[in-house]
Amino acid sequence: MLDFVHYLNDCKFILVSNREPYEHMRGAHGIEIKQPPGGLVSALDPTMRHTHGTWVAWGSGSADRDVSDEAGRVQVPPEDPQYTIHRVWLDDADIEGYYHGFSNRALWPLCHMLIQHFEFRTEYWERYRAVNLRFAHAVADEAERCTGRSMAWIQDYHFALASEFLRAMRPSLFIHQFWHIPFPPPDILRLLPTGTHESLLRGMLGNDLAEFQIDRYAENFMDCVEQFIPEARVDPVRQMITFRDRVIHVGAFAISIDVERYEAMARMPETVDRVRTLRERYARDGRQLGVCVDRIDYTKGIPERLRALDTLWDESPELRGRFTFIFVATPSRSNVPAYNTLEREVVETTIAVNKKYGSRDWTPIVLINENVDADLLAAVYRAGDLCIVSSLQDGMNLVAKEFVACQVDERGVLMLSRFTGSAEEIEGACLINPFNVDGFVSAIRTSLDMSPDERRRRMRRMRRQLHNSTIFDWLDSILARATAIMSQQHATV
Ligand code: GDG
Repeated sequence: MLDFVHYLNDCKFILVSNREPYEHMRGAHGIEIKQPPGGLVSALDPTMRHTHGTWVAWGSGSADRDVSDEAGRVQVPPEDPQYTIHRVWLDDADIEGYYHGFSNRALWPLCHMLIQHFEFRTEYWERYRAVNLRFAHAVADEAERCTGRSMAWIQDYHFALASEFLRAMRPSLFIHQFWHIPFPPPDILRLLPTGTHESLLRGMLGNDLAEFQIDRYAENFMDCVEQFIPEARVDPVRQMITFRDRVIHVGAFAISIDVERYEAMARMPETVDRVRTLRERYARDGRQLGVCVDRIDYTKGIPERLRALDTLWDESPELRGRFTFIFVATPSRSNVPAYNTLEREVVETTIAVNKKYGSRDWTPIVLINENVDADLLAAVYRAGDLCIVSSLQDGMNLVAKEFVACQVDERGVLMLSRFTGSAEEIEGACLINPFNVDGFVSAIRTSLDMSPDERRRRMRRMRRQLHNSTIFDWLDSILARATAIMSQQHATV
């Protein structure tokens, strides 16, 4: 792993995210600690341990208050305290308005340009503002606690307004923000009520550096600023914006995964056993196994994928019994009605497809409709001859990278929607347009027919590329850029 600590020499590191890295939960045997799965926590937890920084996050665990002090602070990891979590408390109305409301019902669909799901309520917006202000206070409080310099790094679309609030409280604090999802073009952003989209952009201009996954989202952001904030001057070539006598840098930094961790999981003896079992069951005698893993979310193109599979088995009866599909579909955001409807649709369509083409000894789609352990995912990825990622829009998409990392036998084909950030980075995938069902079906056929040599050649290329672009490289490039800007600012003061 790369060493990031040198970037943060004598500088206090304050990380801000909606989810916390450790949740204290009331369990049957007293207080239990839960660490949420996901790339961000596994990459940033070691960094926080080394830098002894502070992680500001929503205190969502049922026993979080019991173990935190009056300011909401607690030391973690519990067995060997190295850094602080500063918990921000949210009540039910905050969670409904800030999180389920403005974040997930307004910004999420808008940024993914799926405007049929866009829902704006004044109450959502007001709660979002109030919670962003509360987070800004928590960060300012942390910056206050140290005498030297501090750097605040804000994660994602839950906090579009926090940087501007924080800038007003601590003008010389270095603030940057990583936006994990797409950033929409002006014609989409302006669907927010007049005044709201301008406030959102001004909020983000509180940063010293605004980070996006790929250049296109960075360009969309600059186009929006150019169009809606007349007093800002945008230099798209140098990726700089001048606003209120400050310079805001803009950049693209593609997020990735802990490649070695996934590869190690794929090579574990238990995984090898699981892969053997899966292939004996589904991929014996030249049969093939397709896989995919998704949170059930309308951005992921799940109905489009099911429609393509239905059409494939309809038009190519010779593939019935010869091609099986394992679909890990993890329930998510069940408080938002659109997600419940989608989950029902996924289950019902799968049952219908299985009834239409299945037989006594063959089930076309094996649906795993629950959260599964990461090591089972690694086995599914390694066992696959084909992985389909069919997002309608996706900031990056880590499933594609996890599949490549776990393909240690280099037998699988990655079919990747060209509307993912990953598609602009990964070379060697078979690109698809999920809206074009005939093109999609024919791409599945081409992938199934691809020779072992061609598969190996493509997979090897993708694996080489992935090894040079891990989550640690992502972190390294962001911190290098942020600290370079920080020193430039000091030199010009
Ligand atoms: C956002 C952006 C961007 C899924 N089911 C299970 C499970 N997962 C894990 C996968 C993968 C992660 O969830 C999903 O990551 P994605 O990148 O595909 O998508 P989002 O959740 O929408 O993430 C996205 C990302 O942020 C990072 O910036 O790439 O564009 O939308 O890691 O493996 N993990 C386990 N069990 C499951 O059942 N353990």
